[in-house]
Amino acid sequence: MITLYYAPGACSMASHITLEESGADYEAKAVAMMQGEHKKPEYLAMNPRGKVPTLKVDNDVITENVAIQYFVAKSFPQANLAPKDILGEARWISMNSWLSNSVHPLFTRIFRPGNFTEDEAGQPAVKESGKKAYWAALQEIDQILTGKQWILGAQFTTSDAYALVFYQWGGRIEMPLTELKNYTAWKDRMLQRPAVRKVLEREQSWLVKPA
Ligand SMILES: N[C@@H](CCC(=O)N[C@@H](CS)C(=O)NCC(=O)O)C(=O)O
Repeated sequence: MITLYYAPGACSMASHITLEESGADYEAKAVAMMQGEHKKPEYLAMNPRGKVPTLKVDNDVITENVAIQYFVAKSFPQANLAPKDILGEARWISMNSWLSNSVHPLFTRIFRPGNFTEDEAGQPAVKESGKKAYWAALQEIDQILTGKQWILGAQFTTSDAYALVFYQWGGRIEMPLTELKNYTAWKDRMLQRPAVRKVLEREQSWLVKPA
């Protein structure tokens, strides 16, 4: 039995899309983050960091998008969500690591500047520098997509599921996403995938549902 604990609009969307694309039989459980469900003892017993996503596979728990996506891609190879050659695999890990370790924390600076300084007077500067760096990261993704159908080239991979999170977040803070021609054209291709649409609809994303 596979259960994904996710929060609509959060980074867990990367794992959510991956699972839907994999064809796995799974249950998606929304965690009420606004009500602090992720900090309650029952959730912390499963994921002591109190974050989404969490994947439960029978009695085992996997945390971190990168690990969950790896597990799903490897468990359902027929879905072709990961490169098969070693060099391609290394590039896939490289991309996922960058998205997780570098791009995601930039948005956290914008969304939760208090995580970076307790000094309230310093928080607008954290937010502002976060915005600049986040926009630069989105521009880098746009650049990476030059002449490519998917993030890694011809094959759709879990990296695409991950990259959609950051496009969605950019829109939430009203960044001029249409300036990013490759990223926007890729987003339109993503929206043509039934699994992606299903997840976005379930999560009530602005990408399929105007705010
Ligand atoms: N590196 C982790 C990041 C997980 C994470 O930061 N999740 C956020 C949502 S995007 C969360 O649960 N935040 C709740 C909190 O920190 O209170 C991953 O990729 O799974």
